[in-house]
Amino acid sequence: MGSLRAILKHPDDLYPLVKLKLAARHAEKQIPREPHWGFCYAMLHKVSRSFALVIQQLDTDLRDAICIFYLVLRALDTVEDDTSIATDIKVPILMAFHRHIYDREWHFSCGVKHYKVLMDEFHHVSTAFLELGRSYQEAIEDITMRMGAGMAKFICKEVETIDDYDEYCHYVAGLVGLGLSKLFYASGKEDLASDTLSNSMGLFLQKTNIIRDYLEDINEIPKSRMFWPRQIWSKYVNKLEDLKYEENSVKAVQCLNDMVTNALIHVEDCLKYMSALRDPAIFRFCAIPQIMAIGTLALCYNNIQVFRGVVKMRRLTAKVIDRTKTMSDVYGDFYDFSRMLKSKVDNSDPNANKTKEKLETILKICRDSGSLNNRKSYIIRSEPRYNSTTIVVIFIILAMLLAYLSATRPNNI
Ligand code: IN0
Repeated sequence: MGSLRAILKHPDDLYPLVKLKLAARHAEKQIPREPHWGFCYAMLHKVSRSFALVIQQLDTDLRDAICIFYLVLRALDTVEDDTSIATDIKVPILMAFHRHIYDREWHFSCGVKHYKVLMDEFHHVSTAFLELGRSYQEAIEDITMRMGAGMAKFICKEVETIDDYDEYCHYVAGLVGLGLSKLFYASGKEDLASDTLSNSMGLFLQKTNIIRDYLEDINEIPKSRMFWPRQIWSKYVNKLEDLKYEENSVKAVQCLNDMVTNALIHVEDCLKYMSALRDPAIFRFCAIPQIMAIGTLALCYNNIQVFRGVVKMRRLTAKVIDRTKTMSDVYGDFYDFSRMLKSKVDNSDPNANKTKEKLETILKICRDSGSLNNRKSYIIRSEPRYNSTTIVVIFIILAMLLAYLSATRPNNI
């Protein structure tokens, strides 16, 4: 009922949503026949949503390499995340993971739900990895080695300073950027991007996740996961978990805004990275998560809900996937979300000037790109007005879609 109300409130969301559902159905039906590739793509669909769809548009070689890269990293992450594994067992696994991917016999049981299946049946991932071209394998091996060592370093180390925060994010996300740039280069479709710009692409996504997931991470059982740097939160509270208590709401929002302001540092590099991409499918693959990230930051900024429940950009996801085609779309969306952010800055916030300065820089880059003219924003817009015919059409489309989806439900793999 909630989604029906949302569609009636924003009827133009319906078309991209239907398109996305159909594309997801189509992608799931196209899962390859060989058991190891079938497992890998089916797993990718289970552990990610938009990512699995966007990857679908890449050429086969590169798509296979990125699919395996993603699953290897998810497996590494599953080991890092599993708090039931003792440190003396975990550290050697993380350090040697880059060798395990060459070994069809290797597996280590940990994690829950889909991640447990991924770990138990990891031989499918290594079998597929061994079929990739050598340059793809080398890039994946190198990043897995560096990420495993970085994760091991942070098992016994807290994120104290902003430098620690950047270092941790480099290991778990910046390196993903470096790895993807190498894969794009190995495909022959892109020049090799600089490490600094590639790193920023990952940091911007990861910092957004860390901000958005505060409550989920702090409430993690048996042990909280803490990624917000002490150097930032200690300006507002004595303990990181104090941010979730109602009596600290004002301080919590100020701390949140400080974290968002820190994340905005990376936007300039991200725009530079994306503007240098040439292949349209690679461009979309990179741009969609970045737009989702700036949208999430705009939603989280000054929003106490981050400390109370889930804050996600669900409504706009289908539209972002549908409408992101060129760099002009990226400048347009970054412009709109930065304006939205700017309108939420309260002058009494301790970082108000710093935040506005960063936003001004982003707005200027978008304006100077010369691509903002004659565009219709789907982010900032007025409430819909419609008559009874529109409502009837919406209901007919919804009924047809429901009928189609239930008639074509693919078998589980
Ligand atoms: C990613 C990134 C990713 C995609 C494209 C270009 C990138 C360039 C540099 C660094 C990372 C890049 O994208 C995914 C997106 C994703 O998984 N989204 C989830 C939704 C969500 O909210 O988590 C989905 O369900 O679709 C991403 O978040 N990460 C990632 C991991 C591996 C690869 Cl190969 C690419 C994770 C992370 C930690 C941010 C790097």
